[in-house]
Amino acid sequence: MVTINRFIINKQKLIDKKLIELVEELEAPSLLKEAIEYAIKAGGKRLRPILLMSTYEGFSTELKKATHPAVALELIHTYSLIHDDLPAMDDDDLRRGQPTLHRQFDEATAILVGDGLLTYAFQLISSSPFLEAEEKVYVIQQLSQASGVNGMVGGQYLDLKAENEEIEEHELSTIHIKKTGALIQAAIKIGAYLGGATPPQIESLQTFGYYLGLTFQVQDDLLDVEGDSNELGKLTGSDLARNKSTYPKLLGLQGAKDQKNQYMDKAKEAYLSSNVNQPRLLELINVFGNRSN
Ligand code: GRG
Repeated sequence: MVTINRFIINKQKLIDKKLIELVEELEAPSLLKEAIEYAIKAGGKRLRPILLMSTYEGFSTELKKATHPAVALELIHTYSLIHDDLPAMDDDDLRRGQPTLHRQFDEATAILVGDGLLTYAFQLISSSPFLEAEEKVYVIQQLSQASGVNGMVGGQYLDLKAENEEIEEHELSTIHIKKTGALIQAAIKIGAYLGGATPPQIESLQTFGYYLGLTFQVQDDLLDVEGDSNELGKLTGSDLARNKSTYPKLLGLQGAKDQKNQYMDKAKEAYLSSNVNQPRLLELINVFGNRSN
């Protein structure tokens, strides 16, 4: 069996190839198309599609079914980052190591690229030749719920409103479960459902996704602090500078690390109770919890 790093690289290559192929099929005005390709070709870890495919492979070897849902998920994630970077939201200059889309092109283009990627995700699923009608409905339902006001959009709203506010840990975790966790959970549920998991298995894997999403977010906060902290270990990350609540700010550095370890343990427990034989999911807990970017 290849190492988890090699497994991830192989999946990234597969996803990138399919993403680029499907985006190149789009008929769009040339500058809009150029901006879409700029966003898609900038890289990114592709963790959500990897998670969807890995979960799917715990149940089935017929990978075709998982391809369009995996690409759709990455399109939605990419849209969310483009909109998150806009001046009205986080006002960021850099994303994935290059100028944000609105800096490279302009704000209107960035809004439209985001809108275009989001709608293309649903076009891809609804017209996928590899999915049955019932499967399409399930995938569309999961993706729309996870990315809409019940999920990512709602979480983003709460996050923006919480800026400069004192919030409690349970409020912070609600923000992150919606903003970041919902898409991660959707990746796992869609992979499990399409692979043929039973309803109790989907339920356990949903819990797995819940704790994996929180693990991902605490690590994101820790990376933000550790990337920017001075030699005294002072909390100086960019989210902190913008006066956003983060786990290290609420719990201290060690407290946040302890919290992350608890979430990782709970994710592992949920995986074990699902009775799925896909050890890659266990390895992905470590990848999510210990990633360095
Ligand atoms: C604009 C509706 C709307 C939502 C934005 C996801 C999000 C909601 C904002 C991103 C802000 C942020 C940096 C959140 C921290 C967690 C996160 C989603 C990090 C980026 O995801 P990665 O690390 O990115 O998977 P790559 O570039 O590897 O795809």
